Amino acid sequence: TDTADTYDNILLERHARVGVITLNRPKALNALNFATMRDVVDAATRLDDDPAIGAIVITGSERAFAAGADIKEMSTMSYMDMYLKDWFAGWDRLAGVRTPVIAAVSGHALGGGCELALICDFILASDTATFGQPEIRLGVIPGMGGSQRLTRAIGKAKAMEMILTGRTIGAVEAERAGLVARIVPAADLLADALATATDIAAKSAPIAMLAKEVVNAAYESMLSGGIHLERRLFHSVFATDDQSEGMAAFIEKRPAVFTNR
Ligand code: CO8
Repeated sequence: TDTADTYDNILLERHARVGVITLNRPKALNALNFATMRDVVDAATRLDDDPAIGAIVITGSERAFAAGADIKEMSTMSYMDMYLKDWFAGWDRLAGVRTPVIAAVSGHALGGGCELALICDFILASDTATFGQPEIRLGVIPGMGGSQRLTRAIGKAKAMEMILTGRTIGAVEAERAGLVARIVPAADLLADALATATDIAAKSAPIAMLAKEVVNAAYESMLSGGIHLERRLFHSVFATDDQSEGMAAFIEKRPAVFTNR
């Protein structure tokens, strides 16, 4: 950990090829104020630029991944304040990170917290995790992508019910709905997330980036365009050394040694 890794609202650690960003505003249940957004985005983009890092984990505390955007910071803001600061637009840079990003969620993932988890590539949930979009109770709507990403993740009926009622769902319902990849006992969450991230980080970095890009295309484009992109990106992996090595290693019954080329 060097001094540039010091932030006010998060902790940043490197475990071999995995970067771990821990939201760290315990008194506010990790509410995502503007400064926290800047810290997370800065840390994630720096990890993304670092060839020694092959996967990123974003997590919170056992009690709260994040209880939303910071209501206290926003409560007196006007339309013009929001518009001129382009509130929440900074999160687009997290969505643009090419390195795989796992959300390890325990406790509350509400409002912006649920939306932050949805910006990540997939969610590992502890059995204590709860997800919700309670904005409507505050007289607002989701503002960090939730209306779009939640709807794509779990479908219209369930997203509509959650967003219109503000009802919170538990880990089991979230997994059944396809919001989370897997449920892990709370005590094992971080270790499991680290092991999963380490597994991804051991793969060829450029191939993982291509895989992420093309899965995200399923989120962002129509089927025909996505299938076309997949085919072109699939063709392009045959320009890499890692494709030759990975397939040769399989045929020679030995572990692959990827060079990220
Ligand atoms: N913002 C600011 N502070 C918060 C937030 C938050 N989202 N959530 C919790 N806190 C603070 C509390 O105010 C409290 O502070 P204090 O000790 O100073 O009173 C502290 O964290 C601890 O919280 P509680 O005492 O409430 O803890 P409980 O265990 O009793 O309750 C809950 C936990 C259920 C999570 C409760 O805190 C809660 O309901 N929080 C708000 C959840 C919520 O509504 N989130 C959505 C926020 S809006 C959003 O994310 C997107 C906004 C989009 C707006 C679009 C604008 C462009």
